Formats: sequence, structure tokens, C-alpha cells
Amino acid sequence: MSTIQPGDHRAYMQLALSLAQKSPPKPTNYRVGAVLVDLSSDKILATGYTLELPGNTHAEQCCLIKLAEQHGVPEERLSEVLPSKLALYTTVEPCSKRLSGNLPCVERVLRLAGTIRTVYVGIMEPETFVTENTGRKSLQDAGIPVVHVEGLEADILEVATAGHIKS
Ligand code: HJL
Ligand code: ZN
Repeated sequence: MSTIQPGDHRAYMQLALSLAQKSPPKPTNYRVGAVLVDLSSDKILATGYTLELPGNTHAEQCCLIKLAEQHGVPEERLSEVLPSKLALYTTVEPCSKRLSGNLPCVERVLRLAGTIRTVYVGIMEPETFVTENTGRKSLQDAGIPVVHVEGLEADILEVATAGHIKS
């Protein structure tokens, strides 16, 4: 994990993809992987994948819950304890709506606006569950650039949808 060179976005995305592969297939979500990097030290602060933690957890959410636990604060107070320059890599763009009604990951990232400086995504969310993901726009409106890391789309989509019932 420590062999990734600073700024090697594709390598971080590849790591996120390998995390997504650990997620148990499920027909009603995507299998996603996420990596949170401290840009000051180039250290990986947290990794996560869909359903890694108990409950109906998303990849990005797992990163944040793990960090909150490490720091002994609730997730909504993470901005008080984290380094101030982070990048989030996620194989699928952060969700803006969840059919389960849980708090979308975009809202969780927006709580860290000013801390999470850039969000790198491997693919945009397909329209299977939610017809229009507004996450990208909300993040950009809040001053957080969303950057598409190209080249892994087919693999990311295949892993994300492995548990889906194909018609
Ligand atoms: C992202 C994830 C994950 C999704 N997206 N970025 N990370 N599973 O870990 C988005 C999809 C939701 C459905 C169902 N998936 O997962 O829109 O049951 O999975 O809350 O809307 O919602 P729940
Ligand atoms: Zn989510």
C-alpha cells in the first residue's frame, strides 16, 4: 500500500478497485471501494468498501466511520480532528441519494468541505437505482473538484454490478 507514488491517481484507483472486490455481491447496491489520502504526508488514512462494516454501509462511509472510531469522535465531527488536506478516491462517484434512506455519502463528504480537497472517481453512478446522481454537482458547487480517473471503467463497472440480476 505504501508503494504508491504521490499523485499516482490511477494507482490509488486501482487500490480502491481491489477493495471493491472484497465487497459481498448484493442486487440492490454497487460494490464500491474507497481510499482516503492525506496529501500533506501522502499517507493512506483509511480504506473502505461497500458493506465492510456492520449495517448497510457504503465504501466512503466506511472510511469515515473507521477514522471517527480511531479519533474517538462521531463521524459528523471528523473535520475537527483530521489533517486539512485530503483526497478521496472512490470507484463510483459518491451517492447523492440512497434508496434505503440512509444519509448519502455526498452529505458526509460535504461535512468535510475544506478538508477533502478533491474527489477522484472511476465511474459516474449508473442509473440503475437512482436516476440522476447530483453528487458531482453538489461537490463542485461546494468547491470540491470531482476528477474522473480514466482507464479502469470496464473493470470498475463489472465489479460494481457483479451481484446484480442481469436480464
Ligand atoms: C457509492 C457505495 C455504494 C453506492 N455508491 N458511491 N458507494 N454502495 O458503497 C449507490 C446506490 C445505492 C442504492 C441503495 N451505491 O445502499 O445508489 O441500500 O446503493 O443505502 O441507492 O441504497 P443503499
Ligand atoms: Zn454512498
